[in-house]
Amino acid sequence: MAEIFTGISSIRYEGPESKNALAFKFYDADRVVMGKPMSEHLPFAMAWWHNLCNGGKDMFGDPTTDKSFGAEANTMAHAKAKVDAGFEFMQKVGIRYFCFHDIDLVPEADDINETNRRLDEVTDYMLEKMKTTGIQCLWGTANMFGNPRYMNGAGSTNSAEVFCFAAAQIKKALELTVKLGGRGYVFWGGREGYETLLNTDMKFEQENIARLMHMAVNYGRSIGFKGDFYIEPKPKEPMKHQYDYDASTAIGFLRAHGLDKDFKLNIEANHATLAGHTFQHDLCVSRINGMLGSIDANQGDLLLGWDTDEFPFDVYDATMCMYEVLKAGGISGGLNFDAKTRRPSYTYENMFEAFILGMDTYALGLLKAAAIIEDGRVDEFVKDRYASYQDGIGARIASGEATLEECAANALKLKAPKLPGSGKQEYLESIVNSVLFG
Ligand code: XUL
Ligand code: CO
Repeated sequence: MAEIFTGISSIRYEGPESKNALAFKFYDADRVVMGKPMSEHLPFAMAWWHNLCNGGKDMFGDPTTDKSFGAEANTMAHAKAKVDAGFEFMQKVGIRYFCFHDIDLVPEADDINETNRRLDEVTDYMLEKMKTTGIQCLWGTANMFGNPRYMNGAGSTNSAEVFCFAAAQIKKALELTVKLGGRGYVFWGGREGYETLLNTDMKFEQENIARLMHMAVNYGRSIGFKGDFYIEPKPKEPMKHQYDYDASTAIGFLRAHGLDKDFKLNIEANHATLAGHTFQHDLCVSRINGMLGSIDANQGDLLLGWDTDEFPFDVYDATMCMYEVLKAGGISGGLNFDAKTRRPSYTYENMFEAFILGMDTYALGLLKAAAIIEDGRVDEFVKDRYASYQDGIGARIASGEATLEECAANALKLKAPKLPGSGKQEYLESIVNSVLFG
């Protein structure tokens, strides 16, 4: 098998002073941070769809990057060439995981039986490569948004026939995830929402999504899938409104339908910002509910109102992300670069530069988050801020013993409360700046 990314060798750590575009400046896989090597804190994954399938086509123009990898488009030869390219790429960049949708792997046939046969063939080929390289599957999923049959949703569709096709795709994608030893299985409900409530039975649609998820859990467990199922929240795009709006909404949905033992969340940075939150907000909501499973590590452009899926560059955001991850005691999933190079970055070398940027940004985020925690001033301030709940009436409130009458009597005795203490936001922000740049 011929080398695809010729002229590019394995990417190595050279340190912050390096001017070599094809070297890591901050990601040093073996460097130990808070007792664990960076590579364990940061289980990076490659998204099959962006890195191997997306050539930069957008609504206004054709692809700018040739992702044929020497094969004819829409053939099994091309599917296998993508496997060759993907494994060579992951090995060279030092990534140990990948994520996939079913139809990222093979061209979809008119007959789903033929699509399934193609999927069996390509995953046999992938398994061989996984054995020789040690590269693993982070998660799998079924694309239930691209095919026109999903125009009204998959679990939420008005058509029972289409619902069955969604079930068939999930069944197969779960089998493939188990075959490839995937850690997780993702539901991203791109079309699970509505364009207008005038034609939508929202209650029935949401119940049907839950029914489909229960079916998936039952089947997955019956074939030995031990990993986590994930919901990946997103508020909109492609639909006007998507049911998995944000972390809070998805957690409420999972609890309401008895799915919270089998599901966690896959939080994507650009989806959180589309929901009007910071990335850290949705990570924090997931963490405090014990639901932080995996992360789609990318970033959006706050000047634009859509999902730009950029490689992460914002060190503040990556720092606050890794702060949440460290507070959660790590994640059982990974950090999937659900990101694509910008359309004018069309060379193979640019693909490597993009991953170097993303991995270095998260390495910095990890180092800086660890430094904020080790510095201790932020944590100490937060702890002190709630000190009034440590004894007296505060302790009784926090333990759930206090009654409304007791609290009210306390207020009447005090006549007027003291001010609750300064929030000192500017002081805390300046601590973060000193840790980042000091
Ligand atoms: C779309 C998105 C998806 C999911 C998997 O915005 O993030 O690629 O990650 O379906
Ligand atoms: Co995503």
